[in-house]
Amino acid sequence: NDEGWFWTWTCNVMLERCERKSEPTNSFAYNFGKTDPHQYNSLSVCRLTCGRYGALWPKPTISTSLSSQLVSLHPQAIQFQILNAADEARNFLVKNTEIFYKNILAECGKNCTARSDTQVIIYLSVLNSDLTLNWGTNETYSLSVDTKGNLVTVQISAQNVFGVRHGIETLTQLIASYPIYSEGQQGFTRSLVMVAQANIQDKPVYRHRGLLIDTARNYLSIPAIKRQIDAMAASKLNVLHWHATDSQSFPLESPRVPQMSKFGAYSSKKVYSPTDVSHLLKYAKLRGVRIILEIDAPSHAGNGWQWGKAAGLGDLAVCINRQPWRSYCIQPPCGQLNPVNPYLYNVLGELYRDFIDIFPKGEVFHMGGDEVFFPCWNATTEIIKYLERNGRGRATEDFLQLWGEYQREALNVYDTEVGNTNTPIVLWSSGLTDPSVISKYLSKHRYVIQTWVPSSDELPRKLLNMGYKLIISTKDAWYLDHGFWGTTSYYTWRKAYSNELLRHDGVLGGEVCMWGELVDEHTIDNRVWPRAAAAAERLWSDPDSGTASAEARFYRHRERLISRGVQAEALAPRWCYQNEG
Ligand code: CP6
Repeated sequence: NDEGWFWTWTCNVMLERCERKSEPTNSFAYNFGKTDPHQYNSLSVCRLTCGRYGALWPKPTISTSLSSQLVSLHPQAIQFQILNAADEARNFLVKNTEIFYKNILAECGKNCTARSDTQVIIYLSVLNSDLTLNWGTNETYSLSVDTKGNLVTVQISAQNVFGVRHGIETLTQLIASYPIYSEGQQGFTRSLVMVAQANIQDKPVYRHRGLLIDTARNYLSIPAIKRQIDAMAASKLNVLHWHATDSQSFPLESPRVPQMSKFGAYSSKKVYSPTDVSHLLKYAKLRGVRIILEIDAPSHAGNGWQWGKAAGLGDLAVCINRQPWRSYCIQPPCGQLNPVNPYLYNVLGELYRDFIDIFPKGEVFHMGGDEVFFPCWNATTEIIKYLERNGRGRATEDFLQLWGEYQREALNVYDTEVGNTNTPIVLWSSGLTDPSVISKYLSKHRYVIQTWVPSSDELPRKLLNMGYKLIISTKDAWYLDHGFWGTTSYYTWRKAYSNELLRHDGVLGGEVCMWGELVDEHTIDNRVWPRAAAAAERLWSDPDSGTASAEARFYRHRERLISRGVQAEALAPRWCYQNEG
């Protein structure tokens, strides 16, 4: 039983697979430099060919065969040949070959003394040059490595560049570095080896494999966001859900409504300009990651919206900073959009327009919709008067109706700006998505529901039966802001890994959520990683087996993230990792 320990780490690799060395520290590496690379495999944490899936994370789904033979490698003896790709697709692949070199050099480390006995040719081929990344993108790829004498031939082929990108990532994971000790000044250096024979066919089980980041509770710098994207690419996650705004701050610079970030950003520097956003979109796409933007509404909205009053538009949002906050919202500072102010919808339209200008045509938009707190609206004179004027009451159904009307109007404005009515909209599960309410206000053809109920809850099943499509963010396994260590409730990588989603066509996939109240750019890496990668294997491979058989590969993946500059947290005492000094 994986969870049987009080400790959140167990050294399965150590206890079940490996013999603890009996020589003094360093002697292993010292000996290794003089002997055959094979010896290295069985001793260290799944550096390359430890077990059926080698060092691959997530594990391939269709077929995997790896030899235990290795060949030594020098980055300068690797050559890429790109077949069939038209201009833009070719450019995409060229840039990915650069990322490949960067990653293997990082893996080799500072004192890289890679030797080359071999010439490596890597053929990349795509069937079409389409660069659309969405729920319909075919991410299947195949990869083969064949070594004959001094020539290594690698073939990566896929429907499109995103499949090939996955294949290149997998190839990177067939390469590892190892320490070499030489007498004299240099001491330890490292070199590279690659699996000599491989055949892999692979495709994801779920098409939506996401990570939520929250830039409203705490601002995240562009480099910090890019590091999350790098780690996602390493783990084959493909959606960055950008929870950009909340009641605490509004850091998005809107060209049409510049007041939003003027009033709502933490400072004039802690903003994302349209150029920043475009840059991130491009950076992510090149790594197979799409960005879905969320502007949370009508709740979780406050700072930024105050400008309306001074501008003569009345209250665009109500209850901002209102005390005692517990009476008006879930979390301070309060704030909820004012659905009875007609100007609100003009402003939303302008914000949506800005979104449409920057994001790819047809991209999914996330309208939030979580945790609307009726006591706020019910304590707002303007809203009470509106309800009275229209002969309506102030019961729960009345406020649900008001919320439903808000959502209908917001969608209407959105569709007017886009010019069509078929881009998917995502909403959080909420009172409005309750099975007894949802069909009144939200069409199953239009809305995808992101559920965040615990795994025991029946809601996902019920919504699926009603025909809704879902993204699943199981609160008791995939909320990364929750505790990671302890005796009663611990959100370990094992828990994230074991979170099975419902197998149903309507489940597009899932997301792990890094709510930002207690992280910022300085600490986000280790709160997210490598736990998000555990979820990534659940989403890509949906394994039948538990964490015990994944552990060695997972430790290795954590080391991989570290080598790429992601400050992933430690998974166990170093004792469990064996000989990697
Ligand atoms: N912020 C927003 C949050 C949460 C949600 N929305 C949240 C709620 C409960 C828990 C953790 C996070 N911080 N905007 C809910 C989707 Cl336990």
